[in-house]
Amino acid sequence: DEPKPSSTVENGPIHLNVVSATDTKAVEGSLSRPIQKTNEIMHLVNPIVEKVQKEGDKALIEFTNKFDGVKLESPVLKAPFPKEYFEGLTDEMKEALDLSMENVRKFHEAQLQKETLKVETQPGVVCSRFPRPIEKVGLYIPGGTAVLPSTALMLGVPAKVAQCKEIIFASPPRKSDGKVSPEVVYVAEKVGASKIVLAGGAQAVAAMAYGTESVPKVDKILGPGNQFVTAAKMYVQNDTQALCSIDMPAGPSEVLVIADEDADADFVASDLLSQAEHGVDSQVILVGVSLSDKKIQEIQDAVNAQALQLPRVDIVRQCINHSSVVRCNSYDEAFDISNQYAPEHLILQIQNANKYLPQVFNAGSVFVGAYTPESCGDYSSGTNHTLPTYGYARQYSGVNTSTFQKFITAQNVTPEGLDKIGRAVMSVAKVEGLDGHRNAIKIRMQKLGLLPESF
Ligand code: HSO
Ligand code: ZN
Repeated sequence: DEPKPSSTVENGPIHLNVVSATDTKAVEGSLSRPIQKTNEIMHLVNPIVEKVQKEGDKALIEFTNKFDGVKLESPVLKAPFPKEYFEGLTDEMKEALDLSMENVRKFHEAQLQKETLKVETQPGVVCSRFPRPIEKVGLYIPGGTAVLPSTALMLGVPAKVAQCKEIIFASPPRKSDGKVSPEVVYVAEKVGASKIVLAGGAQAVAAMAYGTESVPKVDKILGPGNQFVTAAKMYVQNDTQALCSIDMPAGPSEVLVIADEDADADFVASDLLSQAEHGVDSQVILVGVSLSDKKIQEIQDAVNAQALQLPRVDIVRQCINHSSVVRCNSYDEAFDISNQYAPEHLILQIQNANKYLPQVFNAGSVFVGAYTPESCGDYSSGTNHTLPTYGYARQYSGVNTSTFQKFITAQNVTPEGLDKIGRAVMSVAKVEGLDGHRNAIKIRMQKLGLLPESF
């Protein structure tokens, strides 16, 4: 799943490009996102999805053998998950996951909408709305070089809070032993997942969307993934035979940091790098408010020094290679740039950072102040880390409790209410040429004596 470090990037200092906000062309270049080649990927993904839809488990097992190098007897692990799948899980890890899950539970429990909303729009016309959990959800946990139990808990905990009836996980099995990481199994157990589908990529998405002999068909698929996963999610979302929705379109992860002269260069560098290590296509942007040349140099030096210590330095190097510092002269200008970019993560390392939240209009999640690195939200503070990327923060919210709910409306109209709105309904129905609609009102109003028989 992970991009391979390229050996073609030279070994010079790991520095960001510096551009001035007045140079609109350069800023545009810095803020542009890599073009997603969805159509090309679709050609590869379509046959995979179709084969799994047709052949079920047999195809799923075949693809897992082909793409993950793992031969499985059954593609599904059923709860209660066997003991050997928890092997290697330390007490320290359990405690860390428990603390993270508890905080995510608290924050998402508070978001849970339980009550029925009721409004009497006219005397005798009562409209209401009540929430229901989405019954079956499929949570995709990427594999690859990084294990992502945090993604398992960011999706699993809100699904549990929303009381989804069936939660299933899907994650590609490891080549070494055909299992998924014990941390992911631990989270799956804690959130009450009924099954773990041992598959990744488009084939896992297809299995959950259509169902197979052993994989239950789900109503909604959530979770990040590579371009194949994203393309498969788009495919099934558009297929009425799958009747399946998805969380949101996904692109590479990104961060925009706004920093002023007060910011600690080491802190700024560490935040840029924690995002850069996600992948070579990650986007990392620093918007500097009236930064001195000296401060910029300090940040560049810190980026280089810290990056060289990271095991994923090769990925970081390639990412920073296409990352920029945009220099501007005011906080207003910085927030304009940020709102225009609509970052997945926005980090504020500026004086009185809290004061600026009213200026944030487009962002997935905001990290306020010097001691609030993105890592806190990625793992343990309580907010969700499944956030809109690629500029979709303009119209999407990150995953939250209502992502796992839907809302049903209801109404109750009394004779008095019908008298209030019936004539309006009949008039609009008439102009639409829908006499049946008009008649449904007329018949009732006449029986109630509210309209003459001759009407
Ligand atoms: N920053 C990532 C989430 C993540 N970080 C998972 C570490 N593990 C996307 O929001
Ligand atoms: Zn992260």
